[in-house]
Parts: sequence; C-alpha cells; structure tokens
Amino acid sequence: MKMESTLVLLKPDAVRRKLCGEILSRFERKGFTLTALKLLRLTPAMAASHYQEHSGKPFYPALIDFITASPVVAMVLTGPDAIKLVRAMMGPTNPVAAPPGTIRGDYATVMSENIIHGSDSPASAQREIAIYFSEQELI
Ligand code: RTP
Ligand code: MG
Repeated sequence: MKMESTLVLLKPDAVRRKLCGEILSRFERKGFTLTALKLLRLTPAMAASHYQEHSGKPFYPALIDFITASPVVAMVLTGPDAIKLVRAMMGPTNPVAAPPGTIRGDYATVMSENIIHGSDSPASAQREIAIYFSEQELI
C-alpha cells in the first residue's frame, strides 16, 4: 500500500452542470483526503502545460479551447493508491466505453466533454499538482 496524491480537475462541463458536489462526495465517501481545492479558469499557458503530451494531435486545439472556456475545480486527493483508484472511479476516456457506476459512465456522453481529469502516473501527478498549487496551498 503506497500513499499517493493525485491532481483531479472537474472540467468546465462539470462546473456548468453543477455536478461538483456530487463528484466530490464520491471521492470523500471512497475515503480520500482532500489536501487542496480551488476554483479557477485556466490560462492558455496553464492548459498547454497541463496537456503538453497531446500537443500536435488532431484533437488538441479543441481540447485547449474546451478546458479554458470557463472555470474548473482543481483538487488534490490523497490516499492509498490514489492515482489508480481515482482513474478507476473516473472510467475510460470515452464515455461510450465507461460503465455505469463510473463518473464518466454516469455523467458524460461524449469524449470531448468527459467531466473529469485525473493524473495517470506518479510523474504526471507531481508535474500537474505544481501547475495548480503552490507548496503552501498543499495542506
Ligand atoms: P484527461 O487527461 O483529460 O484526464 O483524460 P484521459 O487521461 O482519460 O485521456 P487523454 O488521452 O489524456 O486525453 C485528454 C483528453 O483529450 C480528449 N481526447 N480526445 N481521439 C480523441 O478525439 C481524443 N482523445 C482524447 C479527451 O477529452 C480526453 O479527456
Ligand atoms: Mg490524460
């Protein structure tokens, strides 16, 4: 069992649809500790940094437009195996493949508006947390 921290974004569609409370509740009931939380609108530079591995892909411009269009909720969740467990609770990237009971399976229909982001590895988590939170903001 390893303690991990992971960066979760409730994407603009989740904020617009007022799903933040419901989704945060799932993570709290699962047992994760909330160690940082904020509402913010991503700048183009933050979005480019966050999604740097997708730069140049066909869906990249639409992804950057979407993620910067309106505010997101950023949080750090901490707990045993948090990175893998959060990804499991999110479900697959394409909501068509996401089983009911997962967050994308329950709340999303299309890949371009899939509600939530979660870090996909310890290296990604460390890099992504630093985009959104200073050392002092991590409780
Ligand atoms: P995220 O980074 O947002 O948590 O999503 P993910 O790990 O499940 O998926 P990733 O491959 O990192 O893709 C990032 C976001 O880009 C959009 N996408 N569109 N083929 C496509 O049209 C395509 N592939 C990816 C999705 O919105 C995905 O969440
Ligand atoms: Mg990803």
